[in-house]
Amino acid sequence: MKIEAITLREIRMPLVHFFETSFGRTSSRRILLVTVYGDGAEGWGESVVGEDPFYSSEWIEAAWPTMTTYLIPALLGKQINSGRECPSLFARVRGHRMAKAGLENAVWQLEAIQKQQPLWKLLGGTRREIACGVSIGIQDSVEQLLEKIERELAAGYRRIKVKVKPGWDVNVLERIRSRWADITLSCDANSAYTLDHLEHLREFDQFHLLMIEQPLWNDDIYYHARLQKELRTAICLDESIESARNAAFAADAGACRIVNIKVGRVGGFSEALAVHDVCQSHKIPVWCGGMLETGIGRAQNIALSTLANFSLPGDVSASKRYWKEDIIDPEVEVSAQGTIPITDRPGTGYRVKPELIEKLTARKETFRAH
Ligand code: OSB
Ligand code: MG
Repeated sequence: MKIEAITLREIRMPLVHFFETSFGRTSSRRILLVTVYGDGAEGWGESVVGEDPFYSSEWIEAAWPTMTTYLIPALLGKQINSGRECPSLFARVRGHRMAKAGLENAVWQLEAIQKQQPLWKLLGGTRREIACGVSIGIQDSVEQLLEKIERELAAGYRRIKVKVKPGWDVNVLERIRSRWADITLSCDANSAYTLDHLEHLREFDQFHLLMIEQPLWNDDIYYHARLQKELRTAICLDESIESARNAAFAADAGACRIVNIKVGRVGGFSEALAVHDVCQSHKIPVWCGGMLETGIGRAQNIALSTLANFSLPGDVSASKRYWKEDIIDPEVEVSAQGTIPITDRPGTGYRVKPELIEKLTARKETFRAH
């Protein structure tokens, strides 16, 4: 297929509830969407860059010119057969993985639509339903957090993850465990601790958590390996894993027992599949992380989660937890059993809503091949 045109756009969407992590609070999202046109069809992608360079060094104002100056010219007008060809086209640009993923994933979706195949099959998935968990941010009070957990458990979610940071951790986990002794519970620190907190982090062991996600520095593997030797609780790496090579290093070093795969963080589906395979060969289970995506990114996360080694519930949950109205039809819904069924419809199986997207658009640029 020839890549005939590419549209880049920013849409703005308020969250139904703020989301707070150890690095800050988000109330409204600026979302970067990509549309790739070829052979009479279109594929959509979402770059998970944030509003600020806080989760990673990438952010929307850096992604935009990186895409328009380098990545889009590398793709536009090319005759390609698959999203798998994108990484080599983009290889000259260092980093900017979330920007690359927005484009690559749109190409995968385009390919799936053209082949009239479900994206999950194209990716090599096998699961016919995926298990869902929720990630619950830091709240204004522990009571509010407990209320939220109660609501998500009643909705059927199979794993509760709470955000932690110094001052909002052991005290909070204690309250949760005294109310729900047996739920599958994990926590995510987003790099809020250092090895100076070792004795404090040992206290987490008493809560039999499924995992503690990214306790130490965002770019670290070595010290996580030192920490993992000291803790009974499994460490899960998120920020530190940007490639399959990072995953292999982490596995060899014993830096984690679980890996969170975010397709944007690693640069697109091709690398996400490679991370999945590396982890599988090291017997490290993975799960699909989330970045407060709209339905476009969310539907792609669902497709990825059908791969065999995604054996733990992910942070892939219902549209209505984030948005008053999502930009896809149908919206992502989660069953009372905490699962999302996988359809045989082509592409992601969810249709974008072009009129709504147009209404939400704050800026847009289209590039055409000559
Ligand atoms: O660390 O997993 C994270 C959201 C934004 C940035 C980082 C993270 C998160 C989440 C939310 O935990 C997951 C979701 O519900 O999309
Ligand atoms: Mg995380």
